[in-house]
Amino acid sequence: MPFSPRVFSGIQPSGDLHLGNYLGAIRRFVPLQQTHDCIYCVVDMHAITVWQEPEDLRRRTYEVAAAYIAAGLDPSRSIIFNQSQVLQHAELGWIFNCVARVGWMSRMTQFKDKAGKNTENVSLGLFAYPSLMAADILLYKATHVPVGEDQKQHLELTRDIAQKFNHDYRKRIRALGLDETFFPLTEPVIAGPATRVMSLRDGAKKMSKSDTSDMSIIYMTDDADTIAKKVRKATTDAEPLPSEVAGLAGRAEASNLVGIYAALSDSSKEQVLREFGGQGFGTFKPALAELAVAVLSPIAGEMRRLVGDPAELDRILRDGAERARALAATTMREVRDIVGFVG
Ligand code: AQP
Repeated sequence: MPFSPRVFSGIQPSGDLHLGNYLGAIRRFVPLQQTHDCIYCVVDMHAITVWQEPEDLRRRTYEVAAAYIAAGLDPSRSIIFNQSQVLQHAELGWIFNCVARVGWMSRMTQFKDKAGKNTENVSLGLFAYPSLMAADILLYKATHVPVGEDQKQHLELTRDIAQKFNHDYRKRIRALGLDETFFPLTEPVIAGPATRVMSLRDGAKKMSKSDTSDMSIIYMTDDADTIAKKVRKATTDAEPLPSEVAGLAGRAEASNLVGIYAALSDSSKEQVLREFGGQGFGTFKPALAELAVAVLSPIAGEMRRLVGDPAELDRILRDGAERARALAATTMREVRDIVGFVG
């Protein structure tokens, strides 16, 4: 039986949300509501794989939920909740820890980047992060996961876990009369001109919550002057913009800014270069800043309003968690039976 199309994605409340999170993920979540059942999660259990001050974690959990809604997610249509309210994520995550292989985890570039030379001293949770991520997705038998480019490898691992579970337990799955493809092989949805937004100061580095240089990041809550200043000071070369995308080769910073403009205007790099080709950054940067402010400012205003009403956010997250729990319980009843747990 084919799986009905269902979208799952999540963001960690581990730092202030930035333009990369917005363009690579949140903005792309919104139109999927028209075509799919969607589940959008604030993955607070992932956030604690590195140390989080408890008060910051709570504040940021509300902020991510507020960003979702301010950007256009509709809690009556999509399921919006924080991961830790649905215990089945941890339960399936544990089972997947027993399906996934240590060698698979050791190859994850995000783990290597985050652990650096400190592999002996990072949390065990950071190492197992991708198997919890697989649980987040497969608990709902999600078929599509919109993410930025940096998550591609974790999505491949999710498919590996699904495949190994389906294979290892195939006899039992068959004996129970369940579909042999018990978990779907989920598709990553990595599309558009800004799947990897780069730092404004270094075109070789991803814009990231954990970057310590503020000037390299546009935060979703930056005010208009701050956005304009950061765009003005963004590192670029001295050449005018090319008229064709091929002319961006070897010009990482220029390519990044053009991609940002394209994503913010729902167009493509080709279209942006048709408009700005031959012009210098003296013209392009103010146009980009104006566009970024026009898109981000109303969202930031709405985020502030929502964060000021935590009771309403609590209500939305509780309601979402209840709906998520109902779906998760169905999957886990079957999984427990497949694995051979009693009770
Ligand atoms: N620079 C980026 N460009 C495009 N998409 C991005 N995403 C993150 N950075 C960029 C996408 O945002 C979603 C949320 O990711 P996450 O919170 O799970 O953590 P992450 O991928 O590790 O993102 P950060 O912001 O860079 O956090 P830290 O600094 O903690 O690593 C994902 O869909 C991601 O692809």
